[in-house]
Amino acid sequence: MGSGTLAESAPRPNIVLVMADDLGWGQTGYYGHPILQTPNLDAMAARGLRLDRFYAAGPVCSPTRASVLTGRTHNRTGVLSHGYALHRQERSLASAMQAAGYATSHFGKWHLNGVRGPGVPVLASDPYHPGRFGFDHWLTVTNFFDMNPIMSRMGEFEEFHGDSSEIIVGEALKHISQSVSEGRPFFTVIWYGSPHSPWEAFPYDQVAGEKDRSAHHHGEIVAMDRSIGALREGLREFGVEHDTLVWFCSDNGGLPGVGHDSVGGLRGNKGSIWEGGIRVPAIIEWPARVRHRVTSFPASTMDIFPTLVDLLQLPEELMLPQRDGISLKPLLDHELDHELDHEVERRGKPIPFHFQRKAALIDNDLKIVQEKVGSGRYLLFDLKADKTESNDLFASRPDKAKRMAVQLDQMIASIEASQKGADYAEKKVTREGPHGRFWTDIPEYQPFLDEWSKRPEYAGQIWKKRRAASKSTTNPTSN
Ligand SMILES: [Ca+2]
Repeated sequence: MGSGTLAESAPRPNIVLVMADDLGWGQTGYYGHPILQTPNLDAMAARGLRLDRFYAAGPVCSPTRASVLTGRTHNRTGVLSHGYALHRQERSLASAMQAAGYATSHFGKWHLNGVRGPGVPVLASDPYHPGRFGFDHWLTVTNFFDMNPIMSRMGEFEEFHGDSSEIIVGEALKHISQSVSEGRPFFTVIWYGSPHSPWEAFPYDQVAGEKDRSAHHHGEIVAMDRSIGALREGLREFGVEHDTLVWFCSDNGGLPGVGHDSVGGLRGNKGSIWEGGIRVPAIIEWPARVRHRVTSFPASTMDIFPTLVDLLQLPEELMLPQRDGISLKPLLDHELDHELDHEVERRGKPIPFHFQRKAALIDNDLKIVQEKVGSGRYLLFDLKADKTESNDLFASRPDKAKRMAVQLDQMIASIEASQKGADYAEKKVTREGPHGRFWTDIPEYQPFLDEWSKRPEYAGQIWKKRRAASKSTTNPTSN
């Protein structure tokens, strides 16, 4: 494992990363959602460090996941959008934790193997499965998943019954319990499939005051919240709550058209680099070290890897040198705090976003945006004074605007170099990962299609595939 080089006396708290799928910034009780109650997240926020300006590094699923595992903006890593595979040349957080002696595990949605369509169990033969990126144990699906899922435990398919969030937390706790009994620190990643579509919640979870699909969507948040209660309770029962860092966040901003506002009054939704697409709820709970408070220090999913490397005193070489996140250790240790210390501590490094043709940089309260990279047109917003990003200051703050425009251009050029492989030892991308494939087109899944066509979560995808095949009867490669 190469742990001989790592300091034996270095701290080894347990780490649990928890990520919702499509939970918007406005969708928690502690932010005052009008009808949704999230008592467990509220309790966690009341005890831990509540990050009010936390950013998913991408405005959709896979990109943010790539940023968690690499500490880099997703466009450097091969994950340009959802359903893109993470380059095998990346250095992964799970591999770093493995090297540090942790039991590493992944539960839930993966979405870093370049497969699209509703989540199916990940194949043992998949060169991009979680085991290839440092996870010893995984119980994983390719993408979003819902009630009664079929999942893959290191390539073996298993069918489960119940709510998807409760299932993966229950399975994660079993694995955690085993690590505890072995006296081994654990690094556990729980990536929910909720509240992503399809929306299906138990009747007792459906939220009154919402119609139909929205009642189910919100019901999935209720079940997810309950599973967070089960996770915290489990850690207490195992006696490891005190020295376990639990980091909760979402993978992108909220959805439009779900009844009540999902983004808490911010501009835009999932898919956009306006705040509503990227700002997400986040809480770090670690009773042994982190005192409760609320901070508006801007932080991001790209900070997770550098923070853990710093906290655990791991060698920096476990990360690629070209990274975008920073260590939040000073924030956790209370060296930076706007509200309490009444002095403005600034984030030294802006947070970059580059998704499709859109790009932005967040430098503390200021955000520069390019809706079309290469257009030469920039917009500048003061996020503190202008929550809805409606007042463009580019002309009225020319010095700062020009400086940030140069920084943004430099960031884009740096990402373009990364995309050519500049950050890798080989100075090139040795293998472009797959992207945009639907699993209905992957040979290993063909034997399951008949049986799966009866399952509600897969029926539509399989029907589409079969209809396309029947329309292309002149194509000899079609089956
Ligand atoms: Ca998502």
